[in-house]
Amino acid sequence: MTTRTETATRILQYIGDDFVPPSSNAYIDDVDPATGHAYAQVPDGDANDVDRAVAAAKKAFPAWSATPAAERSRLLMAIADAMEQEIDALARIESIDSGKPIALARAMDIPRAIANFRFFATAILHTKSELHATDTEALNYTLRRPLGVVAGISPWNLPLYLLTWKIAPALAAGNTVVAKPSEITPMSAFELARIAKAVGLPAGVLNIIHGRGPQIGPSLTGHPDVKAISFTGGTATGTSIAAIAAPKLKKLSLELGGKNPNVVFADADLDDAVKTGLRAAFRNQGQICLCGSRILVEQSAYDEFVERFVAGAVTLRQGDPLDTATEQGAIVSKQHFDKIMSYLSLAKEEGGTILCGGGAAPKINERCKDGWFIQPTVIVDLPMSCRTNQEEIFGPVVTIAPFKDEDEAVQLANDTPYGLSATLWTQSLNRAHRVADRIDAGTVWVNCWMFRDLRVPFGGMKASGVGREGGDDALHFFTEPKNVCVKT
Ligand code: TXE
Repeated sequence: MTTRTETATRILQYIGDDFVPPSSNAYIDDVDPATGHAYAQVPDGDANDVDRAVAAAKKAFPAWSATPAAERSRLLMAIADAMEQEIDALARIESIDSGKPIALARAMDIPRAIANFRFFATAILHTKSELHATDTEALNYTLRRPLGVVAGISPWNLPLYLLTWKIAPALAAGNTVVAKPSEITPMSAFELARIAKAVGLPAGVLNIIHGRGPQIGPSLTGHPDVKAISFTGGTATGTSIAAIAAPKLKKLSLELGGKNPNVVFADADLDDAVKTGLRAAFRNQGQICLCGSRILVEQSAYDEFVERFVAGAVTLRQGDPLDTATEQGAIVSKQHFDKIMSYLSLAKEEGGTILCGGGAAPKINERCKDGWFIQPTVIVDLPMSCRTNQEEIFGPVVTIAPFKDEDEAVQLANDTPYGLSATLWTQSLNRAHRVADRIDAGTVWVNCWMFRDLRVPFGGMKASGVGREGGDDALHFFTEPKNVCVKT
């Protein structure tokens, strides 16, 4: 099957209601990581494109913010329905663009992107505001007003899933949006722009611009008419955005990296802990901020767990991302492939023992002979203090270490700069609650991984970010509360 973007050589900026070339008239290559070859071109956007997009969004704001919630909801639902119609094509685009297995894009990325629109399209119809009667003196209530033009900047690992997680609540709440997807995986965002136009989203309500982050990003995050920035990406980039936005008093939500512990107590259901632990470690080639990349196992279960985990890791089906049976696809870019490979060398220098994987995968097939594939890798014998255990590798690389008791498990789990998520495996109800409370993480899963109820606040502690998204938190982020106090 051939999709629109596979045949397109160039995608364009979506500004106002138009698809336009970048002001620079320059383009960068979009490379299929499974083949290592460019298959399309992406606008090399700059500050002029940002200015045009922000101006279009600013112009659209008065009418969009005054549009009844029911109508905003209808349009967001129409986008979701149109995406559903194109679900197979979108999954294929996402797979080619990012190297992820097409089955994963079809089962997770695109359905979740659709769900994001549906969730916020309905949530906005059910918001409520409390009234506080202050004795018999006054009535206090809170109005929530949209902010204006807001920016959404998203990464390459879950391209459409994370972009829509920002766009949907922002639009539902009545803001207009300038969105910038990752230049490494821009194609599904381009398709989203096409869909938004086709369903009749008014001009300027959603603008999607492309370009290299360091070149186009600061002009967007520093733009005086951008009132809020929702960013998902690396911690270093998040920090640089905060440095630009904070002095301008912009609202900021930063969803950054993770180095998430997966803590297995000896009383755990080991079948489940191994099976789910493999998914948590290697899904999307380990390129999910929620991946459980540090496995901690109680001493008495350590040998058995390691043996079973490695046996599972070597059977993961690594293959062409477009093969529906593939479980492990390509690494997103050459640059990221090199970064992960350098961590494999570092792990050896730091004294780690590689139990499986440890390097580039053997040739996948003729189509993928120049692609970037790394074998699922399991490393033991490393102290928690070493860089391999402290830094986010963001690849199919997991370490396993033993612990002796609950206190040590908590201490090791918390011993990184990050605090995004954690998983606990135990049959003890008391311990589950006790340890969940002691772990520094925005989300703790007990006997499961990556279940997401879109109503709960999502985000990280420590270097994993600031702010929470999801449900009411997202709608609150994209609105400004105004208290009204009426004397009675
Ligand atoms: O992401 P960047 P990179 C982690 C992971 C990875 C590291 C770096 O460890 O190895 O971050 O990845 C845009 N102003 N995560 O460099 O740069 C960029 O164009 C404004 C974790 O590829 O953070 C893209 O749209 N925007 C993460 C987005 O930021 C800028 C997912 C993210 O890219 C910008 C991805 C700037 N100065 C990587 N510079 C997660 N939390 O899930 C870049 N961008």
